[in-house]
Amino acid sequence: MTGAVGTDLLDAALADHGLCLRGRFSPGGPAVAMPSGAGTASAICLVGHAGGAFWPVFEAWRAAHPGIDDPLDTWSKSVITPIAEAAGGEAVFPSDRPWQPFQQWAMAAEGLKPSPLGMLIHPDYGLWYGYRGAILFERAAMARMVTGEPSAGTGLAPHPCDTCSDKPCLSACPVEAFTPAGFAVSDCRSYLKSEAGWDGCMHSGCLARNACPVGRSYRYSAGQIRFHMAAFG
Ligand code: B12
Ligand code: SF4
Ligand code: SF4
Repeated sequence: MTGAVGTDLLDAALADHGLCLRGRFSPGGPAVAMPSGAGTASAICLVGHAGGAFWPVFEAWRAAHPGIDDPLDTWSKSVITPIAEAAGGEAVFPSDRPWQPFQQWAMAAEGLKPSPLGMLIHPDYGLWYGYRGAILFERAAMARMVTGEPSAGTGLAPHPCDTCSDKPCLSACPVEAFTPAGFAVSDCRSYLKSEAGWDGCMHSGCLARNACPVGRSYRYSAGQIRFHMAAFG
């Protein structure tokens, strides 16, 4: 089996659920333990979504599984875990503690860089994407299968913020939560609880994220935006 076939199979299985293989790499720095404790990862494949491709699939699942506390995490696990196991890997998830360094992994796998908002920005999808899990491969043969070719674009993608002279994302937040010292999460959350925050960001999405001109065609639907904002606020 060649590298292309291995990753194509994973990608095809994920595509049935509106997800995709976002990128892959072989960890070169500190060893990453396999979730089972059996050795360390030789290859890491990031699973995520661009825009709202998974949203209709998830909405249908949610309608059939009412009353679940963390529905998106639960759905992600129900989809990605069996795909990982069938491929001979083990899945990990961004919301599980101890937190795995998903953004560092994304920088290694996709060549992305952080925007001034803290989120990484993609040259095509802008700020409208996310990670739903990662598949770790321990065995060297399997690792070769999924890393036979480097991720498309790794290290080559131009960073959109470098050529964005106005940086409208930095002036859109009503409480100026994005500071040189980092994201003032308590200021943001207090505002979201106010009437103005409820009518504004909670309803229409983070105004800073909305202000970015990159990847607007991937902007989430109103329902998806409200779901993510409710989970955050
Ligand atoms: C804790 C957490 C938060 C916390 C604190 C973030 C922070 N200061 O580190 C809070 C609650 C504030 C938060 C908010 C959001 N988060 Co968050 N968060 C996480 C989580 C679960 C753990 C981060 C961590 O410490 N990891 C462990 C360290 C070791 O890993 P790391 O890669 O080195 O971590 C990097 C981040 O901490 C980052 N960072 C530093 N400051 C900030 C600030 C912000 C706003 C973000 C997003 C990241 C960030 O720098 C680190 C070094 O690269 C990750 C998932 C994960 N497992 O990483 C998601 C994650 C970073 N969040 C994510 C997102 C999308 C958001 C929100 C936009 C959620 C939403 N509503 O859609 C908001 C931002 C709100 C806004 N208005 O902009 C995405 C980012 C994807 C991307 N494009 O980069 C992640 C990867 C989850 C995912 N499923 O994809 N988040
Ligand atoms: S508005 Fe400009 S600086 Fe801000 S995230 Fe988008 S491209 Fe980057
Ligand atoms: S959600 Fe609203 S208050 Fe929070 S950072 Fe975004 S624009 Fe600012």
